[in-house]
Amino acid sequence: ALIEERLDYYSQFNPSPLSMQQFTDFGENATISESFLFLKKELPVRLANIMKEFHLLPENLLHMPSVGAVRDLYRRSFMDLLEFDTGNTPNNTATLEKFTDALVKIRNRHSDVVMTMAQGVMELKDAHSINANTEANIQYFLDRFYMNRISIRMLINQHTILFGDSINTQNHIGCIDPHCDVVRVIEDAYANARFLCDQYYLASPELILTHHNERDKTSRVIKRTDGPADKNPVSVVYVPSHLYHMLFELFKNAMRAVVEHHGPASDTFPPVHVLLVMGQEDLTIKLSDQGGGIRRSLMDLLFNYMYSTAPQPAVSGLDTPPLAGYGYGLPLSRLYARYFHGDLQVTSYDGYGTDATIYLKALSSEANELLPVYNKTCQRQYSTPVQTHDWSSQVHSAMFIRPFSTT
Ligand code: W6P
Repeated sequence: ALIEERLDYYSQFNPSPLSMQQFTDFGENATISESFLFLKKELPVRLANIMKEFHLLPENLLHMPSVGAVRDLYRRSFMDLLEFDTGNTPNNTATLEKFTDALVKIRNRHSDVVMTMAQGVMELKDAHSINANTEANIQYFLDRFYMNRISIRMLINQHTILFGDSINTQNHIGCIDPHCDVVRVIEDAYANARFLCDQYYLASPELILTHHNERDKTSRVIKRTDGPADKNPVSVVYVPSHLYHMLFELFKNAMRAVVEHHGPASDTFPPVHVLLVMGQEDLTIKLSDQGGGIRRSLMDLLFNYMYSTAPQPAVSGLDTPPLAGYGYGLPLSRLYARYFHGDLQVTSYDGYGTDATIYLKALSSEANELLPVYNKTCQRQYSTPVQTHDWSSQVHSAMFIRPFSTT
């Protein structure tokens, strides 16, 4: 069919990653026409790259209704965009307007994709047993699929915000804040997570935020909960909504752990400590909670899509705990961090607490998009079986001394 041939064509091209610097330069200097010329090719390339990868998924998953629905959305949006990348599309005002409208339509069409894919994974779990290879392939695919989606939405947002009808009230460049006040975003995410925590548990831990700037060698406690905000803005070129998403997720997890571990009826809770460090290369944000930690044997599951429950629907039941489950919050937050070559890591001290660390590139010239590429290496990933055991793990049964049963 025509679409398969077009997919083959566009998937031959690698996506072109942009740096944060390029996003801001582009946003300040480019015209709508230049943006259009870039996107009318780049968006189909990014779509085609991930659509080809669907074919490498386990057959069973592809047959799930929700996964089929998602693929249909992608096909429709891909076809919508191809109309603009023909030799005879005039580069005039009418085309530019139609293009912007098409992007808005595509963004809306794909708004529920994370939940629909999660639904598809649940359908698979209900219908089939899943072996280690299938699980590894799904994990590998979803990380790449959601990263691809983050990147496409970033491009669409930049174009529609820069060249759409909206007026720029803040000094943002599209959805990028060239002076993103990290302390403000931390406090904002803390306050909103705390609101949910108070509502559900009638209690919440305090925040102690410490800041160290290695560049000017200053170090200080910026804020205690409800104390005077000692403003010393740490600023970075970043997408505030991405940073907020990660911090809100981590605060919810930390608060829930603290309150559950100490018992909601307890009258004091150990605070959540946040350490914010501006280094030469990295900006690091560490959240430390004393919520009892996570057993080391469960750590691998933290970022595993198959072991996470589906995201809660927007309108949840009254008795749904607002902080419940890790959902896809942690794996998606890690993708946001990695998108501009940062990272998110969780370290646990079983019986005590957990450190969750967000790393961001301190310099916008080093913050490049990290994009999945459809090629031979990626194809091989799907057909390579998961590592079989080459270390002893099974203890010989004769060596067990069985305890006497008391029942
Ligand atoms: C926990 C589990 C967790 C996940 C992510 C961040 C913080 C925490 N604390 O106990």
